[in-house]
Amino acid sequence: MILRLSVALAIVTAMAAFPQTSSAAPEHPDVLFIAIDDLNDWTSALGGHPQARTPNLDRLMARGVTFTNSHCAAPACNPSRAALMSGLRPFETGIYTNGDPAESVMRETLTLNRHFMAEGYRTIGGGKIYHNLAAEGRKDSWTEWVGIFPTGGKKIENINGLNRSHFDWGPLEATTEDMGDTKLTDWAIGELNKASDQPLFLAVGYVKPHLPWYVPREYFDRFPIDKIELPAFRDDDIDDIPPAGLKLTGTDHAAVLEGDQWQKGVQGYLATISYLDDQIGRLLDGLDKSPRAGKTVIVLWSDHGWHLGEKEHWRKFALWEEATRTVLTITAPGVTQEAAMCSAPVDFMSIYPTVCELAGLAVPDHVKGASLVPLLRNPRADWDGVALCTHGRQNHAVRDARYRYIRYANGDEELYDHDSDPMEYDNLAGYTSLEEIKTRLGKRMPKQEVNPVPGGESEKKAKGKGKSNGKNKGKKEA
Ligand SMILES: [Ca+2]
Ligand SMILES: [Ca+2]
Repeated sequence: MILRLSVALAIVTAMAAFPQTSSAAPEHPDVLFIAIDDLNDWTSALGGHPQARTPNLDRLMARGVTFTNSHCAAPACNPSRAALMSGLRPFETGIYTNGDPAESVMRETLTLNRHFMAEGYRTIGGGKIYHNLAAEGRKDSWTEWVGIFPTGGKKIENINGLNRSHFDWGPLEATTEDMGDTKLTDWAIGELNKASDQPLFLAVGYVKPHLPWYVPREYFDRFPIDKIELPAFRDDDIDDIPPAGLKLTGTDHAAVLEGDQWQKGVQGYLATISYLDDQIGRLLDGLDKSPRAGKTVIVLWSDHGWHLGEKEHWRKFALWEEATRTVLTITAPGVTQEAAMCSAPVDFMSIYPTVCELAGLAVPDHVKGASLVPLLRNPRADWDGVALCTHGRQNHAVRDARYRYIRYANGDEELYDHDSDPMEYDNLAGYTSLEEIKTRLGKRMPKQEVNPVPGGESEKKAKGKGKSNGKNKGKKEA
């Protein structure tokens, strides 16, 4: 009797020591897939701005592994999202810029959501996952697609007086409840609480902190204008940038200075990030109160970074650190440790295979990115990957643990050493002693690049009659 009791006790003790092994890592766990639009490294964890406060993202990061040297595959909404969701890089699809229609390629490709659906997942999506994809709600792609939740309240425009379309910021005469991303969060929480026989793939695509930075006044009040610090900046920074790089900087910065809007722009971005962060918190609370608490894989990413005046540049559309670096955090019960930081250089072509592996699905043949699961299990595991980012055909940046090497289509180059120069002030590309580094990183750039998709901005530009590539004049953007 005593023996039996001790055996039973031993079993109970073993179960208590490993309470989640079987329930926490089911064969096909539910997946909460969170996309953010235009969030750079201005989060508490990545430290891109000293005043950025993202306590709810911190809460999420405390549950799993956060990648601190993670980068988009392309620094613009459309090519970044098309690459991430299809598993194919811009130079494999011809989707290089926002003006290159993704429709035909996505229709023919086993995208991430389509793959999950084909393998028996209930794929539910809302908000912004792809970029202006008219056929996003296709029945063979999503079990259910609800689209964008519009923001209500009084319509406003040109608060900052710069007259540059949605390159604008200021308090919105509306409540938090009026905001589209608040409604998106409510909807997502509802979906997390719906029972189903099938595993769930829930894609929640936040549209903030994308421009315009209109959020209710309470968020602006969190960042008093007289306390706002400008991003780190050096006056002569652009002097050593070659012509192909300078071409990317556009006219925004001059307009911001002319309109005395730099501090206010920074305030608007911080306020909008703070609003977004609150919604992440509500979504996490909703998950924790749902039957899916503690056993759901959570993947959160943003489509690219953002400049706020560094290198006299605003927005994305460039190959520097501010434009390519962004947040990636993954929680996988039974796989990830808590509150782990991984500094290995990774890019978002790894998201597709990683989510497949965590969900117990095969990785389709066309998906060539390396799975991050070894790094999720051990953030210090050996890793020979680099982050590759493409901005228009034949323009690339390669980031490893230490360096960023940029090479443009015309042969112009930049090289930065992050060990001594995290803001990329000093372009070292001309140093013959560093040739070997450029050669090594250059080998990671593609040898072949497909032509742009027909009928798009990149094709027109290649034929010499289009607008300048990805460059913004304050008129059109997404
Ligand atoms: Ca974006
Ligand atoms: Ca410089």
